[in-house]
Amino acid sequence: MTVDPQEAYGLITKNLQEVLNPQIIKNVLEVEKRPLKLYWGTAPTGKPHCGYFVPMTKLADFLKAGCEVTVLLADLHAFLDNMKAPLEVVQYRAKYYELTIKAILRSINVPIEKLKFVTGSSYQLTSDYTLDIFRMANIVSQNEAKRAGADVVKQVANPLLSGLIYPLMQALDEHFLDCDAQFGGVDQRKIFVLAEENLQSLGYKKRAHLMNPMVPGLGQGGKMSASDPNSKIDLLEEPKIVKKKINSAFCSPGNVEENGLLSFVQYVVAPIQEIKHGSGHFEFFIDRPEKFGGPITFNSFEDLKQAFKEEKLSPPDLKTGVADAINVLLAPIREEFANNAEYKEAQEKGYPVAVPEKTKKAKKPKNKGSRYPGAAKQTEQVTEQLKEATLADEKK
Ligand code: STL
Repeated sequence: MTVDPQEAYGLITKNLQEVLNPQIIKNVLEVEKRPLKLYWGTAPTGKPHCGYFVPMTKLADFLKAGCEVTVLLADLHAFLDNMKAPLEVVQYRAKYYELTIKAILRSINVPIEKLKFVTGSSYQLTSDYTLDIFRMANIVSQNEAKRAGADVVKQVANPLLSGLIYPLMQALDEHFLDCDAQFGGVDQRKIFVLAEENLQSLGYKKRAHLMNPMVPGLGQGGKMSASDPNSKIDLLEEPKIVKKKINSAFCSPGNVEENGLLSFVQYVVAPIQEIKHGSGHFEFFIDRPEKFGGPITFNSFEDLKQAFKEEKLSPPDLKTGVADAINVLLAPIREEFANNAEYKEAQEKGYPVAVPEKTKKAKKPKNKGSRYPGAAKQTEQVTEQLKEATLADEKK
């Protein structure tokens, strides 16, 4: 290994919120003197959005530190989490995620030859793995499994059994992927603890856990929500839509606390510049109109934040800078998609566009009056539009 252990440890843990069992990592680097083996898992559910840049900057750090990094495309987890990905499409989504992750890393100049991709179903359907799920089911209580998944598995009114199996499998993945450490967002913490508490009872070793902070989205309260399309930006979003979404982001003058735009600069733009241009490099250009002071470049995130706090920089100008920065980041990904037939096929088959049920214009129903059989039932079924048409007819 070319990177010295202290430097490697520094890179591996840079910008993290929390590390569980750091001594496991230090022992590998300093005593065993070999590359750290770690994995990051992602479940191929909806399309990956701009938030994906955040774990990618950490994968870059791990690779730079000489680690052996595996990306787990957890296809069966995507299925087990309330069928967010149906089995028929999940393999295409896994491909879509793989190609997206590779495109992001390439776009920020990260060498990916050493990065390994593994699909969950390639080993999770073996008899060894199945038997281990059963062994684990005999040592973990229903309550523990339920609590472990609380921040990760979608919470619904009538929870399915799959939500209890999900955390057990994630713990077992650490053994089957033969890693020293697992990396994830701090939302994975309870599952990480479940793994630490139980793997040894199965005769497997305890792993270290590395956790990224959760990065706020663009909505008010910093939430990225599936139901609010403006709170998330797709990695293949058109530049105009990026502008539109950024313009609708919550951003109040002088408020640097609840500000998804500043968070994006801090957690995405700044680390990517360090990857591309070396540590300490920060350059954030805003094409500000002349009447508001003209174009301006900030050379540290703190300066940018301070200017916004003192209201020397207005929300519309910050939005211009962030939208332009996002478009610079997305351009190479969009280009890769446009030039890669496999990528396009993965999108078409992984995310088939639902054919709208009613493509025809709503037909006015014949006015049969309200005394024929089935009249009441039909009234329940018709759309608002049809109801209005019927009412209009009746008034005639
Ligand atoms: C998501 C979103 C996300 C992370 C994950 C899932 C993680 C899934 C996973 C599954 C199995 C593992 C490890 C991680 O072994 O940000 O929907």
